[in-house]
Amino acid sequence: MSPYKSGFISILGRSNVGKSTLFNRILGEKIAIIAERPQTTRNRILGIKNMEEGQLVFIDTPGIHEGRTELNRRMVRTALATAQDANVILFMIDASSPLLERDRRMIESVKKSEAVPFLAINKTDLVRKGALLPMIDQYQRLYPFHAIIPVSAVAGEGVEVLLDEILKVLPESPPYFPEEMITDQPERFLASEIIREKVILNSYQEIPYSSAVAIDEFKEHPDRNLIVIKATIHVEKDSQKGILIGKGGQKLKRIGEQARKEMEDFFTRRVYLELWVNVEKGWTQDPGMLSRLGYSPPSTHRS
Ligand SMILES: Nc1nc2c(ncn2[C@@H]2O[C@H](COP(=O)(O)OP(=O)(O)OP(=O)(O)O)[C@@H](O)[C@H]2O)c(=O)[nH]1
Ligand SMILES: [Mg+2]
Repeated sequence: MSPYKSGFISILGRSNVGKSTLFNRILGEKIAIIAERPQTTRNRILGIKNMEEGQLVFIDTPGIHEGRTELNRRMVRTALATAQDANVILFMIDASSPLLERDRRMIESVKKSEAVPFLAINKTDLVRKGALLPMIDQYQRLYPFHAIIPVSAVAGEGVEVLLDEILKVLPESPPYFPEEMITDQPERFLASEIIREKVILNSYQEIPYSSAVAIDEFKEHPDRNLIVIKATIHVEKDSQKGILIGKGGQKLKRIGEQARKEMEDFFTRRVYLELWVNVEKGWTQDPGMLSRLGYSPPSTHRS
């Protein structure tokens, strides 16, 4: 029998390439939220994949992008910092819109990491087969990846090959986490993210980028098979608050209903959800407010 292996795999790539979709697909459970729009993931999210031969600990990260707010900068720093402690960096690109120069800059910024570099070319379902070979060739010349693997996170194609190849380069090690654990994110965080996903899904223009969700109360009532959740959606402007609440509160109600349904599935309990909208002017630029909302800068790591 081959020895048991485990290690950390950081998924890095530009916004919207499908990192969270692949992460959820690997875990077989929706832990990270997903949206058609860029800059959806804002934190580092850990997910544990147990296989017979080892344990793969994946880190989903915010997309590398060029936004100018303090929130944008913290997101990018959070993502890049995960490379420091990873055994493998799984770089990811979107086959339907490869951007060689920007990807080169991203790879440059974590060059000091000793992790084994992989490249996943995602969304292969959107391109002709013939387009893949030249792309693989281009990226092979860009950087000496250990392996380049075409995948489709939505269709699940190439994912098994990817896991097998990653497992091969992980060090011999006992598992880092108990087998029944799938993530280390607290339930409060998962609940706030489900609400934020529904906000993104039901809003336009700058609102997704201006919204943050704080859980004010998360109370379990096991005797009644119920969780009571009270949350505040922070936005930056009065006008955004009006839009989010909608005529007669219709939009906020829809967001609440969608979030509650998904939480009930996820937590397998009944959920009572109460939502508030609050205007917190300029929170995306305010270091104190950002930290209170859970967007702390990564702590300084080993050099
Ligand atoms: N066609 C196709 N679409 C995909 C695939 N993977 C992801 N998507 C779509 O791409 C969009 C972005 O997916 P996410 O998983 O949120 O992307 P991300 O890289 O995590 O984005 P950020 O968190 O913003 O950095 C969503 O609309 C997904 O449904 C794929 O393999 N094929
Ligand atoms: Mg994401």
